[in-house]
Amino acid sequence: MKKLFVLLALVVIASMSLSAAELKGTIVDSMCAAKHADASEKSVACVERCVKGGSAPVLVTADSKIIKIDEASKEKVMSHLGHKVTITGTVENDTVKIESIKM
Ligand SMILES: [Cu+2]
Repeated sequence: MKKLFVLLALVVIASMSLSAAELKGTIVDSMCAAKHADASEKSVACVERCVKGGSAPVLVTADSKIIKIDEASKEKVMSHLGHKVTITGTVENDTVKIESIKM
């Protein structure tokens, strides 16, 4: 039983470690999230409205994972609200620190 806990702890630590990554997905707001993954005109308008209303911008990946945007990187996604993007950056836990973002 004890061995199992040690193993689980190691897995958790490994999954939390830093990794540079390329992420493909759509910038959406944390409230509507995957609802806007289609990047349609209506979605873009809603994401912009929701983010202005105080909802945090997040990335929803192709496999529907929600990745949060690092506080210091938020400005970089502001011109891409509702857009499909490719982000290069470092992912820690479920938050990405953006190095570059392109459509
Ligand atoms: Cu919305």
